[in-house]
Amino acid sequence: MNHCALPILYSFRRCPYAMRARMALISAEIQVELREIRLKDKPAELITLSAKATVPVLQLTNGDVIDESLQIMQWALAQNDPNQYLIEDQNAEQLIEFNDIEFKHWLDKYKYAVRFPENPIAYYQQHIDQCLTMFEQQLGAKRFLLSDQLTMLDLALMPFIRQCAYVDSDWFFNRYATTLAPWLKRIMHSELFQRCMQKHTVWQPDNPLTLLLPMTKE
Ligand SMILES: N[C@@H](CCC(=O)N[C@@H](CS)C(=O)NCC(=O)O)C(=O)O
Repeated sequence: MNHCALPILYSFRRCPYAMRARMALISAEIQVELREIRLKDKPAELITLSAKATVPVLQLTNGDVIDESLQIMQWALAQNDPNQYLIEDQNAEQLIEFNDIEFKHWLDKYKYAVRFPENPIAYYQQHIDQCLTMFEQQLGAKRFLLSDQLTMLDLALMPFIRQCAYVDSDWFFNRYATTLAPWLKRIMHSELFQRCMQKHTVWQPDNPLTLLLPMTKE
Protein backbone atom coordinates (compact mmCIF):
# COMPACT_ATOMS: atom_id res chain seq x y z
CA MET A 1 0.00 0.00 0.00
CA ASN A 2 1.17 3.50 -0.78
CA HIS A 3 1.60 5.00 2.65
CA CYS A 4 2.11 8.64 1.70
CA ALA A 5 -0.23 11.05 0.03
CA LEU A 6 1.61 11.20 -3.29
CA PRO A 7 1.67 8.91 -6.29
CA ILE A 8 5.05 7.19 -6.71
CA LEU A 9 6.92 7.19 -10.00
CA TYR A 10 9.66 4.64 -10.57
CA SER A 11 11.88 6.14 -13.19
CA PHE A 12 15.27 6.01 -14.85
CA ARG A 13 16.65 9.33 -16.01
CA ARG A 14 17.96 8.22 -19.41
CA CYS A 15 15.05 5.93 -20.34
CA PRO A 16 13.07 7.48 -23.21
CA TYR A 17 9.82 5.94 -21.97
CA ALA A 18 10.37 7.40 -18.52
CA MET A 19 11.22 10.79 -20.07
CA ARG A 20 7.90 11.02 -21.87
CA ALA A 21 6.05 10.07 -18.69
CA ARG A 22 7.95 12.66 -16.63
CA MET A 23 7.29 15.39 -19.19
CA ALA A 24 3.56 14.67 -19.11
CA LEU A 25 3.48 14.64 -15.29
CA ILE A 26 5.45 17.89 -15.08
CA SER A 27 3.25 19.57 -17.65
CA ALA A 28 0.16 18.37 -15.76
CA GLU A 29 1.73 19.76 -12.58
CA ILE A 30 1.19 16.49 -10.80
CA GLN A 31 3.47 16.09 -7.85
CA VAL A 32 4.85 12.61 -7.39
CA GLU A 33 7.50 10.95 -5.32
CA LEU A 34 10.28 10.17 -7.76
CA ARG A 35 12.15 6.94 -7.26
CA GLU A 36 15.19 6.89 -9.51
CA ILE A 37 16.24 3.29 -10.08
CA ARG A 38 19.13 1.41 -11.65
CA LEU A 39 17.99 -0.97 -14.38
CA LYS A 40 20.69 -3.42 -13.29
CA ASP A 41 19.59 -3.35 -9.68
CA LYS A 42 15.83 -2.88 -9.59
CA PRO A 43 14.24 -2.45 -6.18
CA ALA A 44 11.99 -5.26 -5.00
CA GLU A 45 9.23 -2.67 -4.49
CA LEU A 46 9.09 -2.07 -8.26
CA ILE A 47 9.02 -5.75 -9.16
CA THR A 48 6.24 -6.33 -6.64
CA LEU A 49 4.13 -3.63 -8.27
CA SER A 50 4.76 -4.71 -11.83
CA ALA A 51 6.19 -8.10 -12.65
CA LYS A 52 7.54 -7.01 -16.03
CA ALA A 53 9.65 -4.50 -14.09
CA THR A 54 10.14 -1.91 -16.80
CA VAL A 55 10.18 1.81 -16.12
CA PRO A 56 8.26 4.02 -15.87
CA VAL A 57 5.79 2.66 -13.31
CA LEU A 58 3.34 4.92 -11.55
CA GLN A 59 1.59 3.86 -8.37
CA LEU A 60 -1.45 5.99 -7.66
CA THR A 61 -2.55 6.90 -4.16
CA ASN A 62 -5.46 4.46 -4.39
CA GLY A 63 -2.96 1.66 -5.05
CA ASP A 64 -3.63 1.39 -8.81
CA VAL A 65 -0.54 0.78 -10.90
CA ILE A 66 0.14 2.13 -14.40
CA ASP A 67 3.14 0.45 -15.98
CA GLU A 68 3.00 1.73 -19.55
CA SER A 69 4.50 5.11 -20.40
CA LEU A 70 1.74 6.13 -22.80
CA GLN A 71 -0.93 5.33 -20.25
CA ILE A 72 0.93 7.41 -17.67
CA MET A 73 0.95 10.32 -20.13
CA GLN A 74 -2.74 9.91 -20.80
CA TRP A 75 -3.60 9.58 -17.12
CA ALA A 76 -1.58 12.67 -16.20
CA LEU A 77 -2.96 14.88 -18.94
CA ALA A 78 -6.50 13.73 -18.25
CA GLN A 79 -6.08 15.05 -14.68
CA ASN A 80 -4.82 18.43 -15.75
CA ASP A 81 -3.76 19.72 -19.13
CA PRO A 82 -2.98 23.42 -18.91
CA ASN A 83 -0.93 23.35 -22.12
CA GLN A 84 -3.46 21.34 -24.11
CA TYR A 85 -1.11 18.51 -24.94
CA LEU A 86 -3.72 15.77 -24.87
CA ILE A 87 -4.86 14.71 -28.32
CA GLU A 88 -7.27 12.30 -29.85
CA ASP A 89 -5.90 11.60 -33.24
CA GLN A 90 -5.73 8.23 -34.95
CA ASN A 91 -2.80 9.25 -37.05
CA ALA A 92 -0.89 10.27 -33.94
CA GLU A 93 -1.67 6.94 -32.31
CA GLN A 94 -0.32 5.12 -35.35
CA LEU A 95 2.84 7.22 -35.32
CA ILE A 96 3.46 6.45 -31.66
CA GLU A 97 2.92 2.77 -32.35
CA PHE A 98 5.33 2.99 -35.29
CA ASN A 99 7.83 4.73 -33.03
CA ASP A 100 7.54 2.22 -30.20
CA ILE A 101 7.77 -0.85 -32.41
CA GLU A 102 9.49 -0.24 -35.74
CA PHE A 103 11.65 2.78 -34.97
CA LYS A 104 12.67 1.47 -31.55
CA HIS A 105 13.66 -1.83 -33.13
CA TRP A 106 16.02 -0.14 -35.60
CA LEU A 107 17.20 2.36 -33.01
CA ASP A 108 18.46 -0.44 -30.76
CA LYS A 109 20.31 -2.01 -33.69
CA TYR A 110 21.73 1.33 -34.85
CA LYS A 111 22.80 2.38 -31.36
CA TYR A 112 24.47 -0.89 -30.57
CA ALA A 113 25.58 -1.79 -34.10
CA VAL A 114 28.73 -3.47 -32.78
CA ARG A 115 26.52 -6.04 -31.07
CA PHE A 116 24.78 -6.82 -34.37
CA PRO A 117 27.76 -7.39 -36.69
CA GLU A 118 25.64 -9.36 -39.18
CA ASN A 119 25.09 -6.01 -40.89
CA PRO A 120 27.26 -2.90 -41.26
CA ILE A 121 26.11 0.21 -39.40
CA ALA A 122 25.22 1.80 -42.76
CA TYR A 123 22.49 -0.80 -43.13
CA TYR A 124 20.95 0.15 -39.80
CA GLN A 125 21.30 3.82 -40.59
CA GLN A 126 19.41 3.28 -43.83
CA HIS A 127 16.46 1.84 -41.92
CA ILE A 128 16.68 4.66 -39.40
CA ASP A 129 16.68 7.12 -42.28
CA GLN A 130 13.47 5.63 -43.65
CA CYS A 131 11.76 5.99 -40.27
CA LEU A 132 13.03 9.53 -39.78
CA THR A 133 11.85 10.46 -43.26
CA MET A 134 8.37 9.43 -42.22
CA PHE A 135 8.54 11.62 -39.14
CA GLU A 136 9.93 14.41 -41.28
CA GLN A 137 7.01 14.14 -43.67
CA GLN A 138 4.61 14.31 -40.75
CA LEU A 139 6.36 17.44 -39.51
CA GLY A 140 6.23 19.19 -42.88
CA ALA A 141 6.71 22.91 -42.43
CA LYS A 142 4.96 22.98 -39.05
CA ARG A 143 6.74 23.77 -35.80
CA PHE A 144 5.54 20.53 -34.23
CA LEU A 145 4.31 17.20 -35.49
CA LEU A 146 0.57 17.86 -35.44
CA SER A 147 0.37 21.62 -35.65
CA ASP A 148 2.36 24.68 -34.66
CA GLN A 149 1.59 23.75 -31.04
CA LEU A 150 3.42 21.08 -29.13
CA THR A 151 1.30 18.05 -28.24
CA MET A 152 1.63 14.70 -26.57
CA LEU A 153 2.77 13.25 -29.89
CA ASP A 154 5.93 15.39 -29.86
CA LEU A 155 6.59 14.46 -26.23
CA ALA A 156 6.08 10.77 -26.93
CA LEU A 157 8.50 10.64 -29.88
CA MET A 158 11.13 13.18 -28.94
CA PRO A 159 13.15 11.12 -26.43
CA PHE A 160 13.66 8.40 -29.05
CA ILE A 161 14.55 10.77 -31.88
CA ARG A 162 16.96 12.52 -29.52
CA GLN A 163 18.65 9.24 -28.72
CA CYS A 164 18.88 8.47 -32.42
CA ALA A 165 20.27 11.93 -33.23
CA TYR A 166 23.27 11.47 -30.95
CA VAL A 167 24.37 8.11 -32.35
CA ASP A 168 25.91 10.08 -35.24
CA SER A 169 25.05 13.69 -34.60
CA ASP A 170 26.91 15.07 -37.64
CA TRP A 171 24.82 12.87 -39.90
CA PHE A 172 21.51 13.65 -38.18
CA PHE A 173 21.96 17.39 -37.81
CA ASN A 174 23.11 17.75 -41.43
CA ARG A 175 20.57 15.47 -43.02
CA TYR A 176 17.61 16.91 -41.11
CA ALA A 177 19.03 20.41 -40.74
CA THR A 178 15.85 22.21 -41.69
CA THR A 179 13.25 19.76 -40.38
CA LEU A 180 13.70 17.32 -37.49
CA ALA A 181 16.87 18.97 -36.17
CA PRO A 182 15.26 22.33 -35.32
CA TRP A 183 12.17 20.49 -34.06
CA LEU A 184 14.34 18.39 -31.74
CA LYS A 185 16.30 21.39 -30.50
CA ARG A 186 13.10 23.31 -29.86
CA ILE A 187 11.96 20.61 -27.43
CA MET A 188 15.41 19.92 -25.97
CA HIS A 189 15.79 23.59 -25.11
CA SER A 190 12.34 23.83 -23.57
CA GLU A 191 11.98 24.29 -19.85
CA LEU A 192 9.83 21.18 -19.75
CA PHE A 193 12.59 18.96 -21.09
CA GLN A 194 15.27 20.57 -18.94
CA ARG A 195 13.14 19.94 -15.90
CA CYS A 196 12.45 16.33 -16.81
CA MET A 197 16.21 15.70 -17.12
CA GLN A 198 17.14 16.87 -13.64
CA LYS A 199 19.50 14.47 -11.93
CA HIS A 200 18.45 12.60 -8.82
CA THR A 201 20.27 10.16 -6.61
CA VAL A 202 19.22 6.54 -6.76
CA TRP A 203 16.30 5.77 -4.48
CA GLN A 204 16.79 3.96 -1.23
CA PRO A 205 13.93 3.35 1.19
CA ASP A 206 15.44 5.40 4.02
CA ASN A 207 16.46 8.40 1.87
CA PRO A 208 14.56 11.66 2.18
CA LEU A 209 11.69 11.98 -0.31
CA THR A 210 12.59 13.13 -3.82
CA LEU A 211 9.85 15.12 -5.53
CA LEU A 212 9.31 15.54 -9.27
CA LEU A 213 8.11 19.14 -8.99
CA PRO A 214 9.88 21.81 -6.97
CA MET A 215 8.10 22.59 -3.71
CA THR A 216 5.86 25.60 -4.10
CA LYS A 217 6.83 28.54 -1.96
CA GLU A 218 4.32 29.66 0.62
N1 LIG B 1 6.22 -0.39 -23.08
C1 LIG B 1 6.95 0.12 -21.94
C2 LIG B 1 8.43 -0.01 -22.21
C3 LIG B 1 9.31 0.51 -21.08
C4 LIG B 1 10.75 0.00 -21.19
O1 LIG B 1 11.04 -0.93 -21.95
N2 LIG B 1 11.63 0.61 -20.41
C5 LIG B 1 13.00 0.10 -20.36
C6 LIG B 1 14.02 1.17 -20.01
S1 LIG B 1 14.24 2.36 -21.28
C7 LIG B 1 13.09 -0.91 -19.25
O2 LIG B 1 12.62 -0.69 -18.16
N3 LIG B 1 13.70 -2.06 -19.54
C8 LIG B 1 13.84 -3.11 -18.56
C9 LIG B 1 15.25 -3.49 -18.32
O3 LIG B 1 16.16 -2.93 -18.96
O4 LIG B 1 15.46 -4.35 -17.46
C10 LIG B 1 6.51 1.55 -21.68
O5 LIG B 1 6.10 2.23 -22.64
O6 LIG B 1 6.50 1.98 -20.53
